[in-house]
Amino acid sequence: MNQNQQQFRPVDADRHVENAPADASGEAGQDLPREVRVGVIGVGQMGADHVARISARIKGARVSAVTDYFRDKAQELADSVPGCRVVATAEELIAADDVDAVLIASPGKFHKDQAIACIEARKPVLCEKPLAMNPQDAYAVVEAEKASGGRYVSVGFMRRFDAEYAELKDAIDSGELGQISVINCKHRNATTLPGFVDSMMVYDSAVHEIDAIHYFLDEQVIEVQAVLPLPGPRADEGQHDPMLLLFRTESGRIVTDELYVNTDSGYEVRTEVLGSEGISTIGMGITRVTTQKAGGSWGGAIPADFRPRFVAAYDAEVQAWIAAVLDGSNVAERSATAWDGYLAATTCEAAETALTTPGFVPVSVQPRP
Ligand code: ISE
Repeated sequence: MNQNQQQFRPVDADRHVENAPADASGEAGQDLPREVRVGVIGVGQMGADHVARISARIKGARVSAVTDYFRDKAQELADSVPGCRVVATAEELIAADDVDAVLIASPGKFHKDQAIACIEARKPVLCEKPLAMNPQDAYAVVEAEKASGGRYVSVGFMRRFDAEYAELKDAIDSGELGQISVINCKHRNATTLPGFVDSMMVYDSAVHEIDAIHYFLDEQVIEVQAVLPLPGPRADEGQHDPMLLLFRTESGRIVTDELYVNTDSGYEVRTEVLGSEGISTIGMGITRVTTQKAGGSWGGAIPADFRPRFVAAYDAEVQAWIAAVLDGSNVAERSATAWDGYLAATTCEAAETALTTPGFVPVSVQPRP
């Protein structure tokens, strides 16, 4: 049984933090801190969110350093966090003595070099997705980690820590749903920033469903097809929004991903698993639905974006990471690894090619080092 086949176990971060042995040592022999001093690279939307999360809700950790291209922004944030300082560059932050672990939330094109620098410094790193902008770069991270002889890299696919995802994963793994033939995914954003071109719909948005395929089914995607309907009225010039991606896995299952990133409505992520013994759907926001009998209608709140929808998943992901750093394993059991980040990159690359290529495009995966 490999990591992805293990049954869901609730994050038990408190236990890890309280039980972290004072004299524990990490895989590379370094002393483990009882409080993890986290350095955050990039304090845009996601990075600032993580700084706030670690400062307010995560046990066993504090933010000790931040860095950003926009130094004023980093300074403003650091001023609001006791004991946090601004450093000039990512390299300096990774090397800093007062940084035990690194959270990368910089733009994706910097992730590969920053993740490798963390590995070389023997510091655990939680890298926001994507791990890299192409499979070759993601593979370089996998190889660097292998060469280090340790485990350092977690990739921020936070949906793996979402309670509904975990329930669905359990239902699949336990056999309750029988044989799975098809999974239908829907990914809807209210709006995107100008310049969110088709390839970003793949690398930024669909990448979550791509990781979910590996997470739920524990098998690789072998080919991808894109089907491009009439663009919606709010699509940018040249953008194919909505977009439909079809994935075929090694065993012949089909996963559909319907992306619509300018709905002008709210954030919705749904997954429907078609099994021989049951059809299971998550992401309906069922807990929020209210019925209005008098009006003969029903409805509920739709979160505005992914932050409120996945806030608990982000919290659980970061808490599990900190617990893993404290107990010396560095990568939480349920977290996406560098290899998962590489697999996602291979499928994204094929999906990008599929946008301009008729039919299915094969996914090429190198052997695992
Ligand atoms: C964004 O980067 C995310 O990660 C969100 O989860 C996704 O829904 C959105 O489309 C992306 O741009």
